[in-house]
Amino acid sequence: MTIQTIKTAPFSDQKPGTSGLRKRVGVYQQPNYVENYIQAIFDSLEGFEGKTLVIGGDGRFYNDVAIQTAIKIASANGFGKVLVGQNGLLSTPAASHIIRHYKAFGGLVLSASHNPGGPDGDFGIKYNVSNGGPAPEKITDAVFARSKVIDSYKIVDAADVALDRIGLQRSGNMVVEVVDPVADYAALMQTLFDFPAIEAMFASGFRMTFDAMHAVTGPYAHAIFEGMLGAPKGTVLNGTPSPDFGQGHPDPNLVYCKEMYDLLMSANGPDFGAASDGDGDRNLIIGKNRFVTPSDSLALLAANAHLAPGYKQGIAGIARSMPTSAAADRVAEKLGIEMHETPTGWKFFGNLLDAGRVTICGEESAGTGSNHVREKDGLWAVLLWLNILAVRKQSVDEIVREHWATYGRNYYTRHDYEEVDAEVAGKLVDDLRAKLPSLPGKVFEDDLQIAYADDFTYHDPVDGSTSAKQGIRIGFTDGSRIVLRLSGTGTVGATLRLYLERYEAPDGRHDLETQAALEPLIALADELAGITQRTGRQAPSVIT
Ligand code: G16
Repeated sequence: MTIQTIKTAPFSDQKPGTSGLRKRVGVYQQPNYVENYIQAIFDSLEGFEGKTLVIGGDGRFYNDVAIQTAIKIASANGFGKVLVGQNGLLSTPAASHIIRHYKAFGGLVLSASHNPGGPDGDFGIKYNVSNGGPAPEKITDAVFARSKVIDSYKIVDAADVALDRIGLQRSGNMVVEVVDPVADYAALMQTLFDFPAIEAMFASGFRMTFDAMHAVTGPYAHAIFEGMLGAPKGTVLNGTPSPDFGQGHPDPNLVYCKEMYDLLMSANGPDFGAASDGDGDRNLIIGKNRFVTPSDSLALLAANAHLAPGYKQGIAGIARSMPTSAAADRVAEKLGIEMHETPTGWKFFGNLLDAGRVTICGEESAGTGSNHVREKDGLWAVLLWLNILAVRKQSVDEIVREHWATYGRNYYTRHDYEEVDAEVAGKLVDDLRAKLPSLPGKVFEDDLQIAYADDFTYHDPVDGSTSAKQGIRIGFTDGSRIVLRLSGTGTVGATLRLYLERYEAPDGRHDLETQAALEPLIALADELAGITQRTGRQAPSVIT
């Protein structure tokens, strides 16, 4: 075995986004692209000599190639051990758990999450730190700076690791342990939730359908729902991970899970439907005749978490990303606990969770999680819902309605304009930002009066760091909000995200159709930002 130092030239586009570096597979397939990026990550870290690195991915196309490369570069750089999921699989929350459980130095998560896979799809690499969470901006900024000047990388001249063989192997001087991707994670879930109560619910005829979308949660869902909890075989659909996700789009939303939605809205549909994305950190929750928005789901889970054994002492606080609706804020207020508003990106929850300031976090982009790991966790959310249903013995619809009757309803929608010309999108945001100081006090149709208008700046209360330009917020005196920002996870052009929210008090009308309820705000957002006129789009690409 020899350690080789290979000369390379930097790439200019290795800037990590909201969640790691996501690019088209073709970009990643360029010679030295993966090598440069992984070396740039290691060059930005200190003190990992002899320590353990966790590596896992969502099974998408190019995972196998990138994992072998990552192992050889880790070995050449002096890591003592790599823990890798069998066949290269680890869901993002499972990777986070394994980093924490085995006190690893950090981990590489190979995924482009909910983006399509396959040779023409997307690929991604994200570095997570020792608390199990995505690297903070301090590190991702350093990685980008390093990637722009890197001129060599180190790699061992060793054979590939047999990723299908559980147990110990070597890559150069480094030990590689191939581990069961499911076992540790499933054991953690058992400590948090009342498995016997959920099992009894399934035994009494409760019906659920879970769509693993040909992605990483398949093996976890088969083992936990059908294996440990006794749900009938066939409860888990599309449960075998495939490199191109069965040619599908592994994004658990109402567009890509339309069939499940229709089933849940039908007379003979099951009681509960759920899905997770490519790497298993997002969730979709649909009860019989009731879709639960991610923002509502966060509020409901926080309000009911004490019903699960892992949270029976109550929760310390809640955090949500800025564009997520304020439904959870009302729960925090009632519980008398801390509430935090952070920028989009799970990495911003890490400090609050580590400091014990919050227990449950969530985002409008279908992510919820808790302090059990430092990533959002799709199956965790499904299990908490099941635990709540098993204890309350009510339907999802009844639970949601009762929640609104107690806290009021935050009507909420997100409109995405995908693959917009990046320059047009950038100018739209800049022009709107320039207008913000003139907006407060202005009154528009339907008595909509602007209370504040700003570009969100986050001050981390734990480490004092500041993150500016995190999205435009226009708030109204009645609690309504328009939020607009550019996505940090797209790979082609720009994705413009428009988030709209309107509050209806506990005794108000809770049965309106969401888009109709938000129509005045949708029209006003277009008037203020000029979306139709500037992008030429007559309608959003995706409405969630
Ligand atoms: C990632 C981040 C989330 C974020 C989402 C959307 O999720 O982890 O925190 O909310 O992207 O981000 P954006 O609006 O910038 O596209 P995932 O599931 O893709 O890893």
